Amino acid sequence: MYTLPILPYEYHALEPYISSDIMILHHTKHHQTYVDKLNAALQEAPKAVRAMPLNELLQDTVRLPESIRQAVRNHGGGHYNHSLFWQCLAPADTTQMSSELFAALVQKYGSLDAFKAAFTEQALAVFGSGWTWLMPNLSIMTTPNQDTPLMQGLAEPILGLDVWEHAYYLDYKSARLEYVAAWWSVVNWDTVSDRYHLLAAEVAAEVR
Ligand code: MN3
Repeated sequence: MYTLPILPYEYHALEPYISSDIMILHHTKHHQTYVDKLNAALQEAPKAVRAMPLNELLQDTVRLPESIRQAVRNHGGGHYNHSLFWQCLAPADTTQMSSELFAALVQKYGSLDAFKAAFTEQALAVFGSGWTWLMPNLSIMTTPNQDTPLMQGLAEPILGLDVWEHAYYLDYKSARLEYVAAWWSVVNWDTVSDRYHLLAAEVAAEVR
């Protein structure tokens, strides 16, 4: 049984960038629904499938019984993506990017601002609902719906941005650019840096 993760901060902690109204709705309604529907789908699954950790479950969904495959993609992906999303947020000005991650981003994109501009551009280019990701190799990618890079056989992302309208409509109406610009203020750079150090090392070890 999957359960809704407890947030490591209060619902109002990200204001004024993300309101407590959005956080409460997004966490207790949207994310809870993904958890509930994932659990419901897995009730019909063979025991071996139910025993899989979430990241394995999502890695190769074509192995899953067809009757639950789409539900696992939608709701398992939704649970995974949102769990990561919450971890990648923190109250403004409370976290710091590691010097190694900063140097690597500057090397790849020319400057931190250029990286943020490239990420923002991809976030704006997502048609309809989806996600924008920073990968351990510092490439930027997007996925539609609740798809996650794991489903394409790729690594776990180090940073994810939810660009579904439910993530920002209450605060920003349809102005996704304003939402993304505000979101940069509440990115948890401690977590993103930790994930970069852990996952970039894992990816390098696999390539070797
Ligand atoms: Mn969402």
